Amino acid sequence: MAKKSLENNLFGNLPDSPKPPRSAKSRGEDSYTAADIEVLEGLEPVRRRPGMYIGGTDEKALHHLFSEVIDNAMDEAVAGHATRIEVNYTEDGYLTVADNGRGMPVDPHPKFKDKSALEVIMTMLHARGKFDSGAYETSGGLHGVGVSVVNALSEHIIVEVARGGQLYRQEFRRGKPAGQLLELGKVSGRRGTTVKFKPDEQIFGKGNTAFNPMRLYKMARSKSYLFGGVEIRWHCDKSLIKGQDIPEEAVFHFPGGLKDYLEERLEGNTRVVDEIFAGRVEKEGSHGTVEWAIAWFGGDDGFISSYCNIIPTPEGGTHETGFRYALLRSLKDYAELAGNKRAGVITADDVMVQSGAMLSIFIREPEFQGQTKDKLASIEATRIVETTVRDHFDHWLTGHPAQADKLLGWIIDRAEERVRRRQEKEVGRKTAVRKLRLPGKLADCSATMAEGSELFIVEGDSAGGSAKQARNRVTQAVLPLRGKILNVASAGKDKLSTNQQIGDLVQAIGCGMGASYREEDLRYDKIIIMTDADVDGAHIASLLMTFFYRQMPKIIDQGHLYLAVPPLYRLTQGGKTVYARNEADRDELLKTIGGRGKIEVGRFKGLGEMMAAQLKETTMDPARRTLLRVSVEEAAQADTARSVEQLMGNKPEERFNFITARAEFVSASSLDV
Ligand code: TTJ
Repeated sequence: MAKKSLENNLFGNLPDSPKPPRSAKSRGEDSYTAADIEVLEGLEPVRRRPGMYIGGTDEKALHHLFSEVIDNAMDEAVAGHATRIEVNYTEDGYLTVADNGRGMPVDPHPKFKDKSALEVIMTMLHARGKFDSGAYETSGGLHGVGVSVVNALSEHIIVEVARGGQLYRQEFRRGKPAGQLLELGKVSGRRGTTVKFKPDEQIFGKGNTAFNPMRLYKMARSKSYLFGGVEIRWHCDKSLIKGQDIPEEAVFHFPGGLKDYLEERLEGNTRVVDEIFAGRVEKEGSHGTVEWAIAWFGGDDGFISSYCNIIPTPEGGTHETGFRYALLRSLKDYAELAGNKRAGVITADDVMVQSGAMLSIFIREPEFQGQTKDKLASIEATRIVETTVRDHFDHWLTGHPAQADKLLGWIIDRAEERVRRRQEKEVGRKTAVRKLRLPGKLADCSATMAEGSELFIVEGDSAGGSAKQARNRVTQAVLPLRGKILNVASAGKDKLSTNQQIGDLVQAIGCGMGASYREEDLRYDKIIIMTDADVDGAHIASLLMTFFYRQMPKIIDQGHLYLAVPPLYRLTQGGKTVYARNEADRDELLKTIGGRGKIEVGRFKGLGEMMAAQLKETTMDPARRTLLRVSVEEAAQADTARSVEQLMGNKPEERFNFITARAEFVSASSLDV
C-alpha cells in the first residue's frame, strides 16, 4: 500500500465517531472483513445501459446517484454505527457525503488478492457487504444496485476511509481505479467514510450533471426523519443556490422520527384530535421494524408518505395496505365496543383521505414493483404493518375514549357524506338502457343503489338455480358461471376480452376492467364468490380471485370481494339440523351433540344439491352466514404465477388446502358479515 501525506483530506471538520453502541458490540462489531463481500461482475454494462440501473439518464436518475450514496451512509447509521452524516455540494460540481461510521473495509480481498475490499465494492457490480446473519440487509440505495453504479456513472470519485486509526484514500474515474489505495496517515478518535463524486457528462449529457440544490436539500432532510438517531448536516455553496429558498447550511435532526416531522409539516393545520397517533416498534436487527405517524385534519390535501428501508415508495404498496387496513379494523372494532352502530359505512379511504400520514418499515430483501420501482411488493409487509399498527391503535383508541369518539364521529360523518353523494349520483343509474346491456344469465336485484347490494358469483347452472331461489330479490343478484372460467394468469389480453364468462362478469359488475376501470360505476357493494366446498370449487374461486387481482384490484383494495362459506356436512338428529364447514367442524359438533340418539351425517356434493332454504340459511342470509373478506394479500397469493401453476396444475388437493388455509386465516382477521 502506498503512503501519502495526511494533508488536504476530505474529512475536514467531520465530527468524532460515536462510541460503538452496545447492540453493535453484541453483534460482534466490525467483524466484517473482505471475506464478507460478494462479487459479481464489472461495470461496463452499467455505462452501456445506465437506464437499467438508475431508471434513465434524466434529472431524476442523476439524483438517484445521491440517494445511493447517502443511503449507504444511512445504512451505517440505522445499523447503529454512525450518528452523523454530512452532505456538501460545492462549486466545483462535486457532491460529498460523509459519515462517522465504521468505515468501509480496506483489507485485501481474499478472492482478488491484489484488490482491497473498498476497491471491490467500488468497481464490482452487486458487490456488497453481507451483514451477519442478514440482520438489516441494506437498502443498497437504488433498490440494491450498490455504490459501484455511482462509480461507473461518475467522471471522478474520491473515497476516503478512516478506520483502525488510519486514513485511506482511493480515486476512480468512470468506474476504474485512478490509482491504488493510499494510506494517508494516522488519525485518532475518528472513523468514517467519505465519498466525493462528480457525475459524468458522457452519461448524463453536457451541462446536465448539475444537481438541483432544492432537490438535494429535500432528499437529505427526508432521510433524517426516517431515522431519529441520525443528524444530517447540510451545506451548499451559495453560488449554487441561485434564488432557491434553501439555506446554505442546515442541520436536520428529528429525534422523535416521523412524529416530529409530521408535527412540523402539519403546523398551522387544525386537527380533529390534537394528538398525533404515532409509534415505533423496533425488531432486533431491524427486520420487521415499523414506524408510523398519522394525524387527522380537515381539508382535501391528505397525504401519506411511505418508505421501505428508507427508500421512498410514492406509489405505496403492501405496507400501505396493511396500514390502511389496521386503522380501519381498529376503528370498527372500537365502534362496536363503544356501541356505535353507524361505523358500518366507513372504508379505509374514509379513514385516510383527510389525514396526513407517514409510514416507514424495514424488512429484509424488499421487493419493489412498477416501472419506476416506486411501489413495495413484498407480501409480508402487509401483515407486519397490520398487526403492529392495529395493536397500538386499539390501545390508543380505548385509552383515550374522548378523542377516539371524536375521531370516529368525524370519520363517520365524512363517510356518510360520501355515501349520500354517491346515492345522489346513483339515481337513474340502472336505467332501462343499462339493464338491457346486462348479461342474460344475471338475475339482478331490484334495488337501484350499489350501497347494500350483493352479487353472488355461482359455479354452475344448477347451483345458480338454487341461489336464485334462495336470494333476497331486493338486495341480492346471482350470476351463474358455467364450467371452468378462463385462467387469467395465462390468458392473453385478446382471449380475456372475448371470453364469455369474463364478459358476463364484467358487464354485471358494471365498472369495466384494467385501465378502463371506473369505480363510480360499480353496481354492487359486495361481490361474493360462492363455489362448492370442494377441490373444483377452490380452483374456480382462486381463478376468480386472480382475475379480480389482475383486472380490478381496487375491488379487493376497497374490501368489496368476499368468499361465501358453504357447509360441507349436514348433521341431523331428530328434527334438528346443524351444518359443518369442514371435517374438524363436523367432528366437533358430533362430540357436542353426541350421546343423545342417532345422528345422521350427510355430505353435500355441491351447492346445487342443497335445498334453496338450506342454502339461504347456511350461506346467503346476511343474518346467519359467514363471509370471508378477500384481502390483497390472499389475492396476490392466488395470483403468483408460480403458486397458480403449482396449485392449479396436477395437485388439486394442495391447492384446495391452500385456499382453505388462507380462508381460515382471513376469517380470523376480517369481518364476519
Ligand atoms: C461494511 O462492513 C464493514 C464495516 O462497514 C460497512 C460499510 O460499508 N460501512 C459504510 C459504508 N459506512 N459508510 C459507508 C458509506 C458511506 C458513504 C457516504 C458512501 C458509501 C458508498 C458508503
